[in-house]
Amino acid sequence: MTSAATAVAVRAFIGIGGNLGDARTTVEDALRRLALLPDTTLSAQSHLYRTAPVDAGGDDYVNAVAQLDTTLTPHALLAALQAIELAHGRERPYRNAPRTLDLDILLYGELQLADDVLTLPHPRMAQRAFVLVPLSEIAPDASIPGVGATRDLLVQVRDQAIDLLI
Ligand code: A4P
Ligand code: MG
Repeated sequence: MTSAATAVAVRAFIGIGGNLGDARTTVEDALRRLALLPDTTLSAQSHLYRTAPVDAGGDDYVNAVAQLDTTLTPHALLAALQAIELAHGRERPYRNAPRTLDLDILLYGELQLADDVLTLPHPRMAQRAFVLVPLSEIAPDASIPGVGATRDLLVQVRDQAIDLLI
């Protein structure tokens, strides 16, 4: 008798951001597209937040975090996210340039890796209120492998401007 291997879903968190055009509509559309990814369930989504740019110029950002349960590999997930960015006309003229849509894999289970195209956990997430606040909203007990509990990091980013969008 043969048995088909059943892939176990991994819980991943995606940072969503944009500050060009109608960023709120873009982030809402990105959430809809994340829900349609193959082999993936959108299992939670944060509210949307208006945030001041960090290490970047331009207008305020709209940010959110999505929780996915997925059997996509991390690299397949990254490719799928980049396809959604492209569908929103994402261009990359320079690092941290204003962008219609940025989708980053923040966490992929407990995985830690760094190769030419992917670093996990996202290397800058621990310093950013626009990540930690929406992440804590949907996953208050989250922790960043190699760093620690997100709830302990919030105090360090309390000076970064972030407002709930309702
Ligand atoms: N890459 C490596 N690891 C990852 C990962 N975990 N998730 C690679 C996604 N991509 C990852 O990213 C460049 C390359 O990073 C990708 O091709 C992928 O192979 P990018 O999105 O094309 O370029 P970027 O914007 O210059 O980099 P990144 O990492 O998205 O920038 P940051 O550091 O995330 O900063 N302020 C506010 N308020 N809100 C924001 O959303 N975002 C940034 C972007 C700066 N300031 C901000 C916000
Ligand atoms: Mg990115």
